[in-house]
Amino acid sequence: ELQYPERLNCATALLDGAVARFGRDRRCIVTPAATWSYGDLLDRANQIAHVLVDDLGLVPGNRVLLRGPNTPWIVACWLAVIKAGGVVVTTMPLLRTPELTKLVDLCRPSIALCDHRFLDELLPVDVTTTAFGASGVGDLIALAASKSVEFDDVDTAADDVVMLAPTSGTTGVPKATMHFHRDVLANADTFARHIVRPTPDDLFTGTPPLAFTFGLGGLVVFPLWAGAATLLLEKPAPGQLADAIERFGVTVLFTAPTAYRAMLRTDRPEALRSLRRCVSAGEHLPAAVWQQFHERTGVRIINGIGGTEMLHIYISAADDDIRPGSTGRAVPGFTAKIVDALGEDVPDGQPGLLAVQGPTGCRYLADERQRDYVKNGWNLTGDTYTRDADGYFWYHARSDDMIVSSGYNIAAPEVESVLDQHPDVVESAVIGLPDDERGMIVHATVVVKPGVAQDETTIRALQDFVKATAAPYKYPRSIAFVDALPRTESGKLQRFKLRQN
Ligand code: 3SK
Repeated sequence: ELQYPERLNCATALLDGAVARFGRDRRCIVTPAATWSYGDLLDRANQIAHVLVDDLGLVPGNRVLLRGPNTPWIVACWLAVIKAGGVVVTTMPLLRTPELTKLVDLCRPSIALCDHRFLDELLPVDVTTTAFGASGVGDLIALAASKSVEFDDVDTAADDVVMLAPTSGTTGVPKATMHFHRDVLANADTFARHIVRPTPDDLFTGTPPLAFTFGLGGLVVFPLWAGAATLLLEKPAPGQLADAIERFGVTVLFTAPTAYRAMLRTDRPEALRSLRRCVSAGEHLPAAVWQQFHERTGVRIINGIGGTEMLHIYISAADDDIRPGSTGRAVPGFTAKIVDALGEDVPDGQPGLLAVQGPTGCRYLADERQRDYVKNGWNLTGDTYTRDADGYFWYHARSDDMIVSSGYNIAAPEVESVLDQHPDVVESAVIGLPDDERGMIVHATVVVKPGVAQDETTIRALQDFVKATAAPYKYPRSIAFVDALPRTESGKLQRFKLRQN
């Protein structure tokens, strides 16, 4: 059982704690353009905390929305909000105005801090926004430069809420999961301590945005916890990831199976020579990809399943414990089992619903779906798995309508509702289709209005429309036209019939 003091601020523990243990001069954040030491990060987080309190009127408990790609400044903002006793609302940088509006309605932040290059979609949303990174007056970074580098971190309780992590859910109606200060450390004290086992000499990198808790843990929390360094890349294309690994000598990588597949295509496996720990999550990692990556690089990928609801990974395995194709065993500190639809235990070897318990359990913000997700103290993850006699978990499928494509969770009903807004569309139905590259792709079956051509031009127009209305990764890569969607007599859509076509 993990024990934390009753009074705990996780930013103090992670950042001030690392400075106390490893000194100010240790390398902390690296980008292709700059290097920040632990002292630099501490000073800047403290200065931003002053701006939040003195200039933006933050009081402990206020929620602060963060928007921007993976940069040192967004890390400094994340830590500053927490030091000032605020609650961070992390948002994916690709979200558009309608999605941000829904999140603001749900999470009610009193302040937003936004990378100046990502302002356009946020400005129409009803939240007081301060930009950072622009050179103009009012820029957060310019304001922070005039502040003291000393800040008295707010004395929070270990079980005060520290972050709201949005998740798109299965219906397209966003949910947010609430996490405590102690949860942030609990992921480090379980998954990082027992499975990743980083050292202060490690250099982490990866592709997930920090708004995805997979990225937040792997690229911020775990490196700080270990006194290691993190290389932040804003949006690395597959080839650039391998180049960056080689150029900077990255040792720990957090990314999704899609990126491991892409790296297999590199004709320079020696570029990956420095890697010693590679973590894969966000979607299923097939045994074949694991084997090929091992043959190519000698590295045994650490597969894992986590969730925004649980904050990070709760089933995984490393080194000699790995069984390729399996997700692994419950991470020490977590318990996992397979249940049926009534919550009864399912015997080993038979498929059922994955249920998990641990120090970071799910608490949705004001959402009645909590009832469905947490039953008798067990979190039901929405995945179908089998457990074998040795306690290894083997993935079968998502149990809901969520499409996991290249590590992104995409709710089918949300893509349908966007397509249905197009003037040429009568109705649509969206499913995930298996795909070697991305795990799954979004496939839409569409009924168009009479006279609309059922051709490539319409397909491209519909794809562009989704990209312009929602986060671009949600667009259907494949579209088929039908005269009518398959429905039951009572009008219910028969998704399984779409899968058979
Ligand atoms: O999808 C996952 O497996 C995952 C892993 C870590 C943190 C968050 C998520 C959703």
